[in-house]
Amino acid sequence: MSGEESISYTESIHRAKNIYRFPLIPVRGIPLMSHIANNWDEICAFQPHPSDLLIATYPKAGTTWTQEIVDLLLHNGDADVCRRAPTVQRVPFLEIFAPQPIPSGLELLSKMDPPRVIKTHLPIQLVPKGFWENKCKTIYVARNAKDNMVSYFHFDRMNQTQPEPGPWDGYIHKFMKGELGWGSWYDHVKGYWKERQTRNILYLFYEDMKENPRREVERVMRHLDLLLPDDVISRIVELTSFQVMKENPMANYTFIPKPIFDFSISPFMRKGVVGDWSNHFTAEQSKMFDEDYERKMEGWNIPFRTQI
Ligand code: PPS
Repeated sequence: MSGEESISYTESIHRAKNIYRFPLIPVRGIPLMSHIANNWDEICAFQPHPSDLLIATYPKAGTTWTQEIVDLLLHNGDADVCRRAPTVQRVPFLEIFAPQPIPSGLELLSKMDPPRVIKTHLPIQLVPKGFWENKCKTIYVARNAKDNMVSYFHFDRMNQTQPEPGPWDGYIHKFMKGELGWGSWYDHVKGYWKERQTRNILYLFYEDMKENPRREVERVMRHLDLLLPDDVISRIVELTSFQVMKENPMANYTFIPKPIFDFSISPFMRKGVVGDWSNHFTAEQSKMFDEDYERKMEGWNIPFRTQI
């Protein structure tokens, strides 16, 4: 589908006036937006092809960035090809069902030939079994809890289909209790960490990508069994920098109309930094969060960094 077609698609959503904040409904104990929960059987039954690649993340951990890196790697760093359509059409979002700002993942997938790159925010236990049975390659991106939550908070404010975030202080507690869409951050990052070796999962950290994007792009390249020349890798690093992606209409979500993504509240490509949490948490909130974090993450040794 071309970018032009996608714009008319979103305009039609705009006209439909059926935009509202979807409530959360638990699916096997995980709160998912109602349009996902109501279509769960179909989502769960999705059969990927062994050549399909899964990009899995907790929301706001660096999905779009990784999608862009992967698309460019698969197209030899060709910027024009990777501007063929918005991210949501190049990389179907497995569990999303219309009416949404984003086209239904299963519908898009049914029109695409493998190998496909597929996005999901599902925790590992809800990922359709076919991905593991078919030994599909997976990339998981994790981001430190505090920055991840800040980014999610601003996204919930601006995306008028996400559940109402409420005030910041209450949001922290919802995050800690796993009450946001797609459930507990803690369980999400642990679930993929535990299985990373047995299920061919490349486990990336947002902070590592910020610190040394070239090193991480090369890790993704090797995971995809590709070997691209140095100058192509350099171009991909440049094209996937925050500044370049923020200006790229096929990567920055500006094609989604204002009634759905209200950029006057917060842009999708917001800050793209490590450590913005320190501008949001009070000292007291930070202490309370850290103490709870230590309890929940004890014994896991997942190397998260809240600063670089
Ligand atoms: S989503 O809606 O779950 O798919 O969002 P996701 O893409 O996972 O996360 C959005 C956050 O990632 C930041 N971002 C980037 N940071 C650095 N470099 C690049 N290229 C990049 N692309 C996206 C984006 O700005 C959001 O983070 P915040 O902290 O809100 O700025």
